[in-house]
Amino acid sequence: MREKLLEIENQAVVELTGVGSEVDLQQIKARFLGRKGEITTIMKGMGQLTAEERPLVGALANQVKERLELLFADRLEALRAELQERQLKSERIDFTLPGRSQRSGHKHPITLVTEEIVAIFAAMGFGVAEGPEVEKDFYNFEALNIPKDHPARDMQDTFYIDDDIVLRTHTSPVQVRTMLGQQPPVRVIAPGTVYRRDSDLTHSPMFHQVEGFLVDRQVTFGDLKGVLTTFINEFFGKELGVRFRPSFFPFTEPSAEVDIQCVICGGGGCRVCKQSGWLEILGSGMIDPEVFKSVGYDPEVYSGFAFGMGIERIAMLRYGVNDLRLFYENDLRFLRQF
Ligand code: 2NM
Repeated sequence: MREKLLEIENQAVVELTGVGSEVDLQQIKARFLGRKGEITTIMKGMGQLTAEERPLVGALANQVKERLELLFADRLEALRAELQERQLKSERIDFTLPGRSQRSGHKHPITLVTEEIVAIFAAMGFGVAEGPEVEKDFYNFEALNIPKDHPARDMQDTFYIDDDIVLRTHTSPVQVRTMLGQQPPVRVIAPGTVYRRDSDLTHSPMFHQVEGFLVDRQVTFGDLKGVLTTFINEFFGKELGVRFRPSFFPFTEPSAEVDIQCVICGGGGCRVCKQSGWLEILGSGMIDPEVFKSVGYDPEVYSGFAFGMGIERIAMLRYGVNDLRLFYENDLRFLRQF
């Protein structure tokens, strides 16, 4: 039995040395030290030994068992260390590799132009106001002297939510809300998104506007001309020809459309200005006394001017873009150019 025990020990040592995984190790351990393992079997058979032999063999069996248990524990530790070493090697990150650079995003051209326009008026003392895009009929139409039967209210032009609620067709309702909230003097511009039932090569059902107004005592058409000419010179960066052409809006009287000398051809005539040499870029006028009455301003005391412009058109002129749809398609090859 002694020889048998030592043989078992040797055998176990050989197998342990060659083992490569924790699972195999546990299997070998069960085979030698488990409840039905070889050592246990021998210990169970000790009953057949003589009384002198039994304690000696028993002691040896315990020694072998203890030695093997230590060996198994050592080997297990070594296997785990090897595994971790392999893992650390395969998962190692090479900090010396060059980084993958990420292109940074930027503002949309419509946002850039809006911010530029806002900054120019802010420098002339205008505050910035915003308002809801879903608007009450009163703010979008009624208070602006656009009566119920006016063509601008036609179903063709306006997105109706219901009888009384529309998608704003201009940012003028922001001016109305501003006037209802404070007495003159006041000068405010209102940039924002507006909606009209119009969709073709040069019209989008959603587009952007900046409108503005100024009200005080003794404001004249000369003030309107001065402020808008200053804006145009600042925005286009040179002294362009500017002309004020009589027009009509329900909310201003008198009204004028503002043209600039064509920035493409310099006034000689081209396709963009339809050979006229002029480009229309602004609508404007002296605020109609009817509007003042709607918002509780006394038209005998106050006067003011207002103006509005479409951002897309100005952005097209500024950047030389010939197709409105490019602003909405989110084609990065287009957007990255700004
Ligand atoms: C335009 C043209 C002319 C305008 C008028 C007002 C208000 F509310 F003060 F009466 N806001 N904006 C106005 C005037 C807008 O856009 C082409």
